[in-house]
Amino acid sequence: MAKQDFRTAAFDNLAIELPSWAFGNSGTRFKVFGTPGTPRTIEEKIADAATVHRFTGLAPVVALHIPWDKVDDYAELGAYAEEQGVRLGTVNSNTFQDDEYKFGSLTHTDKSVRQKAVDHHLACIEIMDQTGSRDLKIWLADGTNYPGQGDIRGRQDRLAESLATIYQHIGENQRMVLEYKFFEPAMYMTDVPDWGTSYAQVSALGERAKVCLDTGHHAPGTNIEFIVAQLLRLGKLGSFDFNSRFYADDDLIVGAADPFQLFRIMFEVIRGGGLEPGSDLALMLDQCHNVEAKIPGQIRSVLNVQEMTARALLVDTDALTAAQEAGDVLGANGLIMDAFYTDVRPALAQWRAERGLPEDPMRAFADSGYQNTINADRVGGTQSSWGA
Ligand code: PSV
Ligand code: MN
Repeated sequence: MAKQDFRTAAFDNLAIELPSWAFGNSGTRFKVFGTPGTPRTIEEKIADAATVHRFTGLAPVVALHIPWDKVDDYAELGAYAEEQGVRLGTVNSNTFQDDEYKFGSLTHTDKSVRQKAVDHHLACIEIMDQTGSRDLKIWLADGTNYPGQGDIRGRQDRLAESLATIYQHIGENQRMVLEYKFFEPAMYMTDVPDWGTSYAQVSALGERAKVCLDTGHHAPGTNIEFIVAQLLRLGKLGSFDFNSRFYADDDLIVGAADPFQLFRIMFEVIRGGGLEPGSDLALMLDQCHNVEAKIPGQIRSVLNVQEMTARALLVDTDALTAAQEAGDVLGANGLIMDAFYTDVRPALAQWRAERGLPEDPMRAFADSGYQNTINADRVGGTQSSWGA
């Protein structure tokens, strides 16, 4: 039997950070499709993110990507976000789109290129000072395509040195999170391919440096919830980039490809205290909506995280521990499956109604006319996309 109720402080604490870039156009290397109503500016992206929050009550924070979301006055941008009902969050750096970075950024053999990449991160920290953002997120495209192309160990040493320089500038109330990815754009080896490498690098820096786990950045079959459990146990899981994958770094809607995996991940997050008051674990989305509508895509995503969190909270953990200790394999597994198979949607609709939120956020958004309004208003200019 599953527990009857998921309503705990942990559940009410759930807050998901939205990536500004989810609202811009994106695609594959074959085609980027434009869509009516796509934001032209960061302000319009924030307005869309705030809409997701208004309909769900789950998404109070928007992450920026620099230089895509560069503005002259970040304090003003922060004030604009607050007027919209959200705040600015993680600042994501970008050292993957300049020609100089062809052979690496923080790992490059040329000191002047490394310095350029370090300086970019220092500029991101200055932005964080103005926006009040806590986290600097680093994902590197650094790596090599062919055996022998680079000195694997030398690249790790240069990475450690560059990260240490950046970390010195991370403020008392700020953190650095280092994301790993096992392939792409580099194909033979990436410089931060796995949680072990990220953990080793951030552990050398200090307490305010942690690992970012992007759910799409693992080989097929990887037991991601094990990594979650281990990093939480070590106090080093800083943040998630949630999305779904079938084959590669697909950046699909979280919970779409494998809701059971998301359930298992959220179970370990809860088990590891990741939703307790005072936890500093950031739950972020890192998605691109290439063919589906973007705002409802984000609404669906945060609802998926909420739904799997609710189901994970239904696991009768006392009974589970007893079954585990008694060696009752099928009993223990049954407790997990009972919770996973429980339909929490009616209870979630009620939870929303009690908070003055629409019981069905997807329908409420569709009925709101917001999409028609932005389609009509956002004419002219350049739609945001990769690189803008
Ligand atoms: C590239 O894989 C990537 O999706 C990383 O996951 C980053 O978090 C994101 O781009 C934004 O830079
Ligand atoms: Mn990511």
